[in-house]
Amino acid sequence: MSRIFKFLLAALIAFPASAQGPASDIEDLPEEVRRKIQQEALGMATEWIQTLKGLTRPNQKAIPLTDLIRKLMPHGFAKVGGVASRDAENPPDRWVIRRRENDAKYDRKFIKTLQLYSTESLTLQAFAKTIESLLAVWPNKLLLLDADGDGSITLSEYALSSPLVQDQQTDEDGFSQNQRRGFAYYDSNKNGVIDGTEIIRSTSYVEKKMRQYMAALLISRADIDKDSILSQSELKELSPKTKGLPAAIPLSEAIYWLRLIGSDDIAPLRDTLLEWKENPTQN
Ligand SMILES: [Ca+2]
Ligand SMILES: [Ca+2]
Repeated sequence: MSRIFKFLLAALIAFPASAQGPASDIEDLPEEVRRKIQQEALGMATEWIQTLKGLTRPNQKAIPLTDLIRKLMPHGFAKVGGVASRDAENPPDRWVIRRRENDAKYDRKFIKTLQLYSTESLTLQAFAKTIESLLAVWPNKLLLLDADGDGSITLSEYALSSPLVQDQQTDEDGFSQNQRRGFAYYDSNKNGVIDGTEIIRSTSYVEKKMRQYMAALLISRADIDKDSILSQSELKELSPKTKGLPAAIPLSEAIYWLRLIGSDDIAPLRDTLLEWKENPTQN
């Protein structure tokens, strides 16, 4: 491995997260929210363990965190700026760059949290706790809006999250359309408060992220001719249902492509990679 790669790996795991545990814990969340998060996290952690099993060498009991990072980083994981060979032909706009930065930030957050809960090797428990912590981020932010501390969030409490700007149009109750829309997204039973498991609303973002990581971990299996490039025919073999496949993707940027795959396609893609083992032609 190159020196720069070793440096990046060291930088990624050099600073241990705070000893008190991640700020976004599930401990302060209402019981039913906590239970739902634990259940979802366990499901995703189980997928992780199944994925890792495919990578474990015969006499190896479990995979250490550094091995996981070593397998993810060569595919664009946690990488910011100066990437994507296709950028030269088709320069990305600032939103694409911003999105990549945010993705890389999330990659680092995932690893730091995993590091916090890992012992020498990665376990179901380590993944479950990590995912719980990631799933708790939004509910904890939402609960900060609960000004009167009754455990549910009214529209007036919620509105503080997106303050009105000067001359903004409001309805007769003084709320903007934006505030109403944001509130309605969470208040799915339309009883006028965000409460109970509405505080979680969706776990699909974290789920998709986890499956992208799992697919990135196995993606080199799709490079059938081992030229470090995923050709269109290799991509098609891997994900026949995906529309608008690019002409080719360097293996070093595979995660950028995986991030564009829809939620419905990413799990089957990961499963295909798992089935393929090291060499798909051996099937
Ligand atoms: Ca409600
Ligand atoms: Ca290839």
